[in-house]
Amino acid sequence: MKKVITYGTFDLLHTGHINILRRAKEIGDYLIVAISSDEFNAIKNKKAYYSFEQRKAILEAIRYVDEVIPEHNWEQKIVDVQKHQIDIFVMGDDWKGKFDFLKDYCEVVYLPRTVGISTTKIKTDLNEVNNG
Ligand code: C2G
Repeated sequence: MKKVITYGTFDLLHTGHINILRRAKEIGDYLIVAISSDEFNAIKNKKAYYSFEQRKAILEAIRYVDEVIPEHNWEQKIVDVQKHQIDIFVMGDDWKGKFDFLKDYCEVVYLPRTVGISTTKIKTDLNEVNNG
């Protein structure tokens, strides 16, 4: 069984998230998603609309996702790859090169981001709609 892992906040779920989850699952048999905790989001200077528990419940409902674990810090990836016996690490290519150190432990794949959608764009567009 080929195991895949990917990491992210996955707030205000959108087709960009779904596209990467679908493609990540397609290159393996089992997909683990490590979702950033609320505390780690603060470290990433991100304020998610949905709490970790809400984002976890949403991700667990997606057909491509087999397991959701928490992401608490930048340093846990090597341990996660070893502990979960991961074969492939996947991230969007906005992160290209940033996690190449994992090549010592598993395959590293950066997939093209979905153009034109992001959680930030959703928030901006909604603000414009509501505030005119
Ligand atoms: N993504 C994408 N296309 C978009 C938006 C996001 O492919 N239009 C991908 C990102 O490249 C990432 C994943 O969806 O691989 C999750 O994106 P975010 O929730 O924004 O995660 P991020 O803040 O990049 O956190 O340790 C890694 C970090 O936790 C990544």
